[in-house]
Amino acid sequence: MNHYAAGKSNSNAHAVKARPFRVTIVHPCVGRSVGMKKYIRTWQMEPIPVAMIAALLPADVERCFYDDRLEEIPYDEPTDLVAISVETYTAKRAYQIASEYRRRGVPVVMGGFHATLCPDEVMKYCESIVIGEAEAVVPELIDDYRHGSPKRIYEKRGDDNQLIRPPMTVSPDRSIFAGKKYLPIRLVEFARGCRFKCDFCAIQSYFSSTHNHRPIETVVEEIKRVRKPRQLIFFIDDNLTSNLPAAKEFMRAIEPLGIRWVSQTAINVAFDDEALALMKRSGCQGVLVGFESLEPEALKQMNKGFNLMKGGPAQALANFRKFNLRIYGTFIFGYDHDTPLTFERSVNFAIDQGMFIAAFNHITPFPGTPLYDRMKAEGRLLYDAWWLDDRYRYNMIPYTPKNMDSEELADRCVKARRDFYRWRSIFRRSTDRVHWRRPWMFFNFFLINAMHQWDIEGRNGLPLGDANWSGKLISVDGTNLTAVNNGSLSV
Ligand code: B12
Ligand code: SF4
Repeated sequence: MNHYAAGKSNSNAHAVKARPFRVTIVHPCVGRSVGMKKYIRTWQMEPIPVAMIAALLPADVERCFYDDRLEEIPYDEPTDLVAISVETYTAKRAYQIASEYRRRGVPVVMGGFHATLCPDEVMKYCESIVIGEAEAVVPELIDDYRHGSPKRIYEKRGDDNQLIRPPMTVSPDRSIFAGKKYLPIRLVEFARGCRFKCDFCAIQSYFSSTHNHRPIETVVEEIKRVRKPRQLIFFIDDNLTSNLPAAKEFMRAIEPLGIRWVSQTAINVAFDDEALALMKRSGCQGVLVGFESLEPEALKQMNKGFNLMKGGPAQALANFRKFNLRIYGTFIFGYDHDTPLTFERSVNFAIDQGMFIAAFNHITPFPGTPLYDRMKAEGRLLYDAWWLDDRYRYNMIPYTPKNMDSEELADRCVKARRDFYRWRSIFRRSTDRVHWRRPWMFFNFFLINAMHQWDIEGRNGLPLGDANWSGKLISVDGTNLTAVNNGSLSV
């Protein structure tokens, strides 16, 4: 079947019936094992990309939204176009969902991180692909579909061939979340991108190490509009302080709102007392900081040598503590100089420093990142495309490490989590003054740590894609594709 033709005839049919053009937006889950009833609760937050797409649709376009993590998708419900946001972990599931719609003759458009960083693959499963930020192209895309003349690729590049970064003036339309039960935390975006170039990070690849923020007054207005009493706000920027002067201006503007917030930052903010004071005064409860490694060689290899600036992690943590900011430290393992001792050093450091919580994960080569390209060039990837391979499961190591085998790397990450979340460590960390200054925070400290202790291996083994799905993936020319074990999808 020619799906473009199907898409066109759909719109023509609707024009005859004078029904408004309808777009169905779908947010895919990562995966489901056979018989799995409930999806991972801690991942069920409001999906902001979906709300951004909804906000960009012209007013006369009907919209509906299905969150694959929370509900069944009614594939037979009439619609003119389906829009799916694709991340690397959700790619396989996104292709399954797309195939369901496309076999019913409904055209599909895909965008997001994986679409931007792996376009050749994503294009096989949709009529149109959006490379880069939706703001740059969605109005044009909708117009093209309504007129029956869709393009295969939507992207806007400048003379330097870099993706053009559109102004971030549109605010997300959260009305589409009505009736869906998300975690009680508000997600708000201040900026996108980061000026650093850590080799494993999809952010720097997607945004070419640039950083762009929304008009501060727009964000303040949005917070006033969406805040709920006592609800925590999560600023979803990957590095809130990538542009320190802008971050300070932002924090000054939100200070009078009296909110409580958390976010993610790089270590550089720890060496700016004015920024730390502003964080505290504007309601910051704690931040995730990517310490990644204590090994200078590993930091060098990941292009994150800046983590050793001005006294490095220990000094940074002392500065955060001075301002009573709680720290969620993240560590990654599997760089070429890592040895069994590396894990022990990181865990002991995180305990000695009284971190609120910490994550100990192996590196994951995401397509489109320098890490992925290096692993591929060195012939160390274990799958052609781990994110599509039926043998691959969440938290498996998709490459060959240097000083240990992949099972040992995986086991040592689990052991590191176990050591950090032992009751002995929890009690020891709880004595840090930052955690017991407020009674409800002290209570939360134990609750959150207990939840992490319980969840040490919680998601390990989750398949990517829905293992209960028995359909066939449909390629863009209508040929059925079957997933095969070497990860490539063959006709
Ligand atoms: C908040 C967040 C979470 C939240 C969940 C969010 C939710 N709603 O469920 C939590 C903490 C649970 C989480 C979990 C995970 N996350 Co996360 N997360 C983020 C974060 C920080 C913000 C996402 C966001 O809302 N951004 C704001 C929106 C507006 O931006 P956007 O997604 O880029 O969308 C724009 C464009 O990409 C484009 N676009 C996006 N989709 C589409 C679709 C169409 C049709 C179109 C036209 C355009 C389009 O238009 C949008 C507007 O311009 C991002 C990093 C970041 N700053 O973006 C990481 C990020 C998306 N997460 C990532 C990862 C790896 C994960 C985990 C796998 C981590 C883990 N190992 O456990 C899990 C997977 C969970 C899942 N997918 O179910 C990676 C994905 C990398 C990749 N290559 O795919 C990111 C990019 C972080 C990173 N540093 O690499 N995450
Ligand atoms: S500092 Fe954080 S967001 Fe920025 S490139 Fe490094 S890992 Fe990515």
